[in-house]
Amino acid sequence: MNRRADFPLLAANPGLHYLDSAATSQKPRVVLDAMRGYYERDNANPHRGAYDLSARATERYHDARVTVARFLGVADMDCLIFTRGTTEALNLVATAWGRANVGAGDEIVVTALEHHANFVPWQQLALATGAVFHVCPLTDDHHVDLAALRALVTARTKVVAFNHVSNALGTVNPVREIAAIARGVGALVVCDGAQAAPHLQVGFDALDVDFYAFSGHKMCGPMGIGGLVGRRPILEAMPPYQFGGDMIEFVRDDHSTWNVLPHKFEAGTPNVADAVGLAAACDYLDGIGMDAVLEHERALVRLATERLNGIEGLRVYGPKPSERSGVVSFTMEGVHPHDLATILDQEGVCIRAGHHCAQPLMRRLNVTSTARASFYVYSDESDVDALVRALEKAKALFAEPVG
Ligand code: 7TS
Repeated sequence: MNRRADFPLLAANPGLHYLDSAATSQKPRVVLDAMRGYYERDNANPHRGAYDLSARATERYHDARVTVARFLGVADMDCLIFTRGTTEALNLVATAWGRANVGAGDEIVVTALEHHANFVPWQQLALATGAVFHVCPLTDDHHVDLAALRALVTARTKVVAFNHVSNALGTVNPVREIAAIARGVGALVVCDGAQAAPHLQVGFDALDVDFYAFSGHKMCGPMGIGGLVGRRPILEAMPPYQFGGDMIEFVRDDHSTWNVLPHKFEAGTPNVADAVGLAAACDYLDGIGMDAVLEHERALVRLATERLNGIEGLRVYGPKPSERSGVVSFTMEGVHPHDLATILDQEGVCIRAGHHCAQPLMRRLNVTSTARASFYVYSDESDVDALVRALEKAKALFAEPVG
């Protein structure tokens, strides 16, 4: 698979090895064209104007929802709420559902693999309500410890929140098994799909989770759009998150009533152009096929892991390549990950260094940070070669005697 030519930024920079797709993906031309086309032909504020242009904007927004819902395997498309991304989607659930359903003495369970976006909102909900906050430990090979999870959930557990794929290690979690454990005690099942939707077939309806959050910018779409998929009865029973235009039915002086789904959770002017761009991204990924995307990434992760393991003093974290998506996290003995990233940058290799917004995980790995290379549809073996070459160079540089 060589998709590099589809991405203007990469096509214009042949020497660039972009290995930070877990942070954000590059955008294919079809997505940029779709957004530009929307602004050039169909732009107006949807749901409001009684004129043809506004009707067209409304239609484009609706069609985008149809496409994204189909891509994620959501039959009831009104249960796909567009948000700014995963962070907003998870805050929506933790705030709107959480404040209405969680009280003192209830319990919330997250895992040690979480991005802060699926950790802090639940921690803060617990602090605000007096609920008890639990962090499920990991096994030695960096999977969620299912036996520990079974022991942790009780009749008081109101929420179990976990990611589908870890951003820091690439671990692919057994969503259905975790969901079954949570269901066993009647807890709400919240899954953070930020690192899954870009890389594998999600199939929301078959996942047996109550909520699923994702970000468009990690899956070839624009920044500023993503979503929350939820089960209809839960969304209907849940109070709104934000108040304002579009989300109301009637506004009396002393009270208001709410619009139907999905509008109840989409207050204000919607982000039509980005929704159109996200839909184009879904079509683009569909054209490749998500099975092919995952297979391609796994092959690169396998290759990168093998080659990195061959560098002395380099330690790779996370499960084996067959159990993860396109992320390789590592440290090099004697070199701070930030220094590593700076040296690699000089070789045209973009990697991430830091705690990856997963400080609870870093603590459990006994590191403050790692370096992370992440792959996507436009990555190929030449990126792995460049990574290894640059790492060898960094190692040699730091091995030189000082003074
Ligand atoms: N959840 C996971 C698993 C993520 O990887 C991220 C972003 C988020 C939530 C938040 O997504 P946002 O689009 O709302 O910001 N992850 C990363 C990363 O790994 N490096 O930069 C951002």
